[in-house]
Amino acid sequence: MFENLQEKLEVALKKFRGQANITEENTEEAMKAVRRALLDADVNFQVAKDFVEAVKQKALGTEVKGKITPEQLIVKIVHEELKETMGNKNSELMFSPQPPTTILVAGLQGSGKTTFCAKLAKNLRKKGRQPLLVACDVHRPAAILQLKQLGDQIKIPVFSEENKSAVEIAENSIAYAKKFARDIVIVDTAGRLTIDEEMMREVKEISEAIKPTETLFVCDAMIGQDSVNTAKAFHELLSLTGVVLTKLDGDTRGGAALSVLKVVGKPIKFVGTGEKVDDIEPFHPERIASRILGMGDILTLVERAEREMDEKKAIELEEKIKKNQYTFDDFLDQLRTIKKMGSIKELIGMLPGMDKHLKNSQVPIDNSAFVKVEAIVQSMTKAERSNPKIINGSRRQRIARGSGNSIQEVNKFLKQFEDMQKIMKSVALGKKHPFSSSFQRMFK
Ligand SMILES: Nc1nc2c(ncn2[C@@H]2O[C@H](COP(=O)(O)OP(=O)(O)O)[C@@H](O)[C@H]2O)c(=O)[nH]1
Ligand SMILES: [Mg+2]
Repeated sequence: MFENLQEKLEVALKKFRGQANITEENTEEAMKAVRRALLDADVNFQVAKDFVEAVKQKALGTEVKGKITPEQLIVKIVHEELKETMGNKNSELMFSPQPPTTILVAGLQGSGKTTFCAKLAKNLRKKGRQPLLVACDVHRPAAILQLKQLGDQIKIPVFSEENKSAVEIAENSIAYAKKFARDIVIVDTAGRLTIDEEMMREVKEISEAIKPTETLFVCDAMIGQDSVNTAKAFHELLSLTGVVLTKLDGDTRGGAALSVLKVVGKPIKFVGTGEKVDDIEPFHPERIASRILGMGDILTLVERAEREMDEKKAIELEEKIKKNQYTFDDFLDQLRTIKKMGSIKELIGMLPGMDKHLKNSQVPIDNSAFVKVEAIVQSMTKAERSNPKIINGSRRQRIARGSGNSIQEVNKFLKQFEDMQKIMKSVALGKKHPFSSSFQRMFK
């Protein structure tokens, strides 16, 4: 995901390399390339246009001073604007003060609604909630069975009724939830291949009957702009509270992630990153912006690794991070945990220091993708791994030789590791904007 956009943006922003200043001329030229990159990634036309205009204005209105180069400044501005376009921060799910919280899930057929319902239920249970899944896709018996099977798998009850309308089932499920103390009701609905009057009427009726706390539209990222436009049509009908972007693990160009908020007017709350019930993540604009700019997404990576770790280890790790004691040994340990998680290709995109060609490679990537970074760490002595600060020039040379990498590659990795430590520390200490604070440091 985003590899193509990332590469094109990099080329576009390189135009500022070696330039003494940000001028009308070089900005114009670079922004043309940025706009093209966005359009190629299937970003909505107006969104791309506004984006470029905003970056241009900010770039021309900012003075380049101190040690900052025009290229660094423009990257910062683009990063901020990407974040802004996607809504700045994660939009959390709303909960009703009077349980149950009801979540209506709508969207076209095959977009991933049923899968998302199960993912969300499991995710919420981990947070101590007691969800109930409700099968309102009554038009296809297989759909009810699918939800029941998912419910069995994750051990969450599924409410369904035979010979009832979707509206009745939805209504009855609320009474059931109250009776059996389920505090979240997740309603899976029917979809069609395209917008269809009958489907729209049915989902509207369900919505009016249960007055949901959240109405989430499930949007298939693979379909891109068409699905964003469909979301807009649903919003006009149902007053959505948020969007879920699924299949971000696939071969999508990523444009939907950048277009949803501006086109629909509602934020993305979750993303689906695979077919399994654990493949769900909250949508963090800041992290996606970093990923798009090739800065990696170490935060998501850490979260995922933590998911695989036992709790004790996770707490230890957090303490280490806070005390600035996160070492290469910990890194290696995490890499190995991550390797167990599958979908290596996607994880690579989040890891700083990974080879770009590897990221874009079409051949199926296996665990050997980690070999380079692992080799670098393994070529360090025990002392170096636990105390990265002692790695001086001659040590770097030895590590490069030992791992079969160039000294530049080793330097780059060490630098990224250092940045990563800082970011992780600021997050562990509860700062809100790790990336912007690391940018602020750059400006000092
Ligand atoms: N790769 C990938 N596949 C997904 C994701 N979410 C759903 N799917 C798949 O998409 C297909 C349709 O999903 P389903 O939940 O049945 O869609 P629905 O018709 O909207 O209920 C299934 O094969 C799912 O496994 C995702 O985030 N990533
Ligand atoms: Mg379904």
